[in-house]
Amino acid sequence: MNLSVPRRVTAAAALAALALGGLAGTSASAAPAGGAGATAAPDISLANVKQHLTSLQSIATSNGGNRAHGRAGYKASIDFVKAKLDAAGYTTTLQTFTSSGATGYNLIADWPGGDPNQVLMAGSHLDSVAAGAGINDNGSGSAAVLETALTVSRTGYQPSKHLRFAWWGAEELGLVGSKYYVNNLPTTERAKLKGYLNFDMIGSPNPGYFVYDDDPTIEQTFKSYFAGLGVPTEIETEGDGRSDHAPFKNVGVPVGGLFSGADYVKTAAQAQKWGGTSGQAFDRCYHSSCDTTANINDTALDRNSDAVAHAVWTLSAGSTTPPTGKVFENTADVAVPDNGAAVTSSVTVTGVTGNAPANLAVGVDIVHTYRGDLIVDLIAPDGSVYSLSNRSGGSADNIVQTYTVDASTEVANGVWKLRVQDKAAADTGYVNGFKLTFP
Ligand code: DTR
Ligand code: CA
Ligand code: ZN
Ligand code: ZN
Repeated sequence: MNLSVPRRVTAAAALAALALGGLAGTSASAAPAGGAGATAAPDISLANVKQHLTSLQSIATSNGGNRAHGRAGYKASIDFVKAKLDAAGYTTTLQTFTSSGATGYNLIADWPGGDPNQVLMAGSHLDSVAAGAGINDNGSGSAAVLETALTVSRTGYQPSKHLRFAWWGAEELGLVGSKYYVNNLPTTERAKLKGYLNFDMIGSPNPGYFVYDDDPTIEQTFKSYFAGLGVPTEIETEGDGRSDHAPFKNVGVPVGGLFSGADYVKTAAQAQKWGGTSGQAFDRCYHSSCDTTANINDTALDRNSDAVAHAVWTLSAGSTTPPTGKVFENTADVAVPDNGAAVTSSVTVTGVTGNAPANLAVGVDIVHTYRGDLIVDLIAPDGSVYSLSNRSGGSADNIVQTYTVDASTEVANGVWKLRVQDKAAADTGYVNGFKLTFP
């Protein structure tokens, strides 16, 4: 609920917000959709990933015990990664910046080929804190991304999109390297980024399996992978702004990623579903000197490394052209009463045989001055309820988003409803549009 006097949402402001929302919003068509031509990713060798961690550990050990920004251990880490990528045929660029009076380095590695106007990026920060070697935070993400890039080369993978990998400097000082990269990327280059995948702490010793809740297509790609392993996942909620995906998200690039947990404590329910120790932090050595090669859970590192490759292969194969299937849309405005009864916008689906798909694209367009007031559900023809947004997003304006819903148990034809309810006084808005796309 917004305590300030609600601003009148003028038509112009609404249009501007929607335009911005459209850019900044995440939608199935904005992020790369795995095309029919997606080839299955190869297995990522856990042994190779661990070998990279051993190298990073020895770099830290011989450089004052850490790999922190501005220290010899960081530069040695970046040189180690760069040498492997150069040998594998990548076009590498070392981008320098200054932070806290020291030179920082980002390593950008482009895999030759693919559509230069459709770039899929995967990245991780390579710096540690000064307290230790930073093997889980974030050697784990850096080694997994490195081994994925080397596997692309080893297999000669040639996806339709252009692949770019990145290792960021000075994340621990406040996302300094990734912010520098995004801020210095020309707008025309930014527009070519169809997705950025972030991996920061993916081998925690008492692991959780968290998926970033940002772009729905990217999120679904990770969720489907873990579902295939029979591993439950949870949404990474407190990650917003907490790692290098934030600068990309802030300029409207679709983002996603994986996280195995830091200093938060694993609950009994989480230990029930994932194993490990309840009442103990996911990583007891977070930002500590004990974050060494002994501070890694091999199963989590292996599963997450394979998930990195799955996402890179899946999201780099398809085209980002919007789904070309049947579209059913209702653009009539429906006022949402402030702190009042639920309202609905309906579409009648006809001519679609059988059930709805596992990737039904649900386009939601709600103009509102405080999205955290809203409960938004999709109601199938038989009355089944699919939660789309439940009081999330705080004081931000509008919900302009395409959700990917697994509606495969629902008969496609019939009346589908978007149900919206404002559950907090002050701030109000209206449903501007509701769209279903059957791919
Ligand atoms: N800030 C990261 C670790 C971290 C903590 N929460 C999240 C959520 C999502 C990604 C990363 C993190 C660091 O210390 O590098
Ligand atoms: Ca593996
Ligand atoms: Zn950290
Ligand atoms: Zn980190």
